[in-house]
Amino acid sequence: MSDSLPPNAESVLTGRLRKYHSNFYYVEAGGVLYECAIRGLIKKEGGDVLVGDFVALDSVNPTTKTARIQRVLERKNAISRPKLANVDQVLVVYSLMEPLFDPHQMDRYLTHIELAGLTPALCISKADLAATDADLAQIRAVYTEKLGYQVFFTTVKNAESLDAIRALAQGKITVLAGPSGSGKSSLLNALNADLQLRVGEVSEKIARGQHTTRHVELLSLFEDSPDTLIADTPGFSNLKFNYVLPVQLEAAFRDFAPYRAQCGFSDCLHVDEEGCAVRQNLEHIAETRYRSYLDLLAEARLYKDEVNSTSQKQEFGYKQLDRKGNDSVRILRLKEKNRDASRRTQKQQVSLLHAEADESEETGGNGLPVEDYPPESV
Ligand SMILES: Nc1nc2c(ncn2[C@@H]2O[C@H](COP(=O)(O)OP(=O)(O)O)[C@@H](O)[C@H]2O)c(=O)[nH]1
Ligand SMILES: [Mg+2]
Ligand SMILES: [Zn+2]
Repeated sequence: MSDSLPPNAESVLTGRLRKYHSNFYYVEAGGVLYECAIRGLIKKEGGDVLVGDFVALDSVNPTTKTARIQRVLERKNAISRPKLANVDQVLVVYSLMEPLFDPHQMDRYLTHIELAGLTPALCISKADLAATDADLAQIRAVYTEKLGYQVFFTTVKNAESLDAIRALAQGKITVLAGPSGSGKSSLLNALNADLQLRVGEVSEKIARGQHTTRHVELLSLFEDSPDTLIADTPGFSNLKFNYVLPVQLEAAFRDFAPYRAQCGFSDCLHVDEEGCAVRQNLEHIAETRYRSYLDLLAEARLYKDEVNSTSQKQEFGYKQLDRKGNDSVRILRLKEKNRDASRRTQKQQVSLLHAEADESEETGGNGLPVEDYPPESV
């Protein structure tokens, strides 16, 4: 295929990329799914087409339902896991039981989503399983009243409980997040029985173990609403905070915002600083939230250490060129030793700050291995 546009090839259609499979791009335009190749120049220019992108098509053939992506239209945002463009919202699906609701895990999801500049909503699933009114009230008190998020209690056993999710999804691109087994696939099936997604399987885990590219597809939730789309691949499954600096973290804690301006220091991290208004107002902030903050702050500090030591290493590596010999190597080793020591101290300090240390760091708490993959927004 030629890279230059044929003289009279006009883009006759615009559509949305719904999935990528075996080198073909599947673009929905005017209710038809076109199997598309891509104009070579897009890749040559370093461009990328993401599922969710609006694209202009040329060489449209309505009979064979084939076309060519001529260019990618401007996107409003993009996330890296799954790779998706133009995301409107993230719905965190977390069950009340099986697996048991864990506010710290929930906060990890919410923080990643906020840091990516997206809006989270909460779907508390399996509401049919025994939970006390007090449990429900507690969740409402923290996430609705203090944080102002939309919180929906759902069960696939009661169709009415899903109405609010239908309304939320309407006309938007929604990404699901949440631990394996929380009922994401079941929820989608209950919203649209035609989807027939597999339930109760750990397919995500297997896919990751094999390092396969995770298949991303935007599913149409309602037949009569082409703009209501939902990603089948759960987003934000990496729960590590190895991309955010300590000072950047509080941006995700909207419950700190009312007090933050009164902190004595502009770079206050709300731990032990003098005149910290956040700490002075802890009775207005949910205990679980502040503890989640401290956990994440500890990880952000490790990341900061990492960044610092990497830049030091580079410095030493450079010096090694003109110094040569064992000396510089020894200095490097010493540096690493120091770094490990300072890490340990930080960990100890942080665990002193809260009664229960989070022992689930390595697995992200949901049994899934954690990978180095920041959910960056572009
Ligand atoms: N009791 C109850 N079980 C549910 C509900 N939704 C899902 N489940 C069960 O939870 C398990 C995991 O569901 P699945 O949809 O595969 O979770 P996913 O890993 O998040 O996609 C399955 O055994 C489902 O039958 C619900 O509303 N109530
Ligand atoms: Mg699933
Ligand atoms: Zn403070």
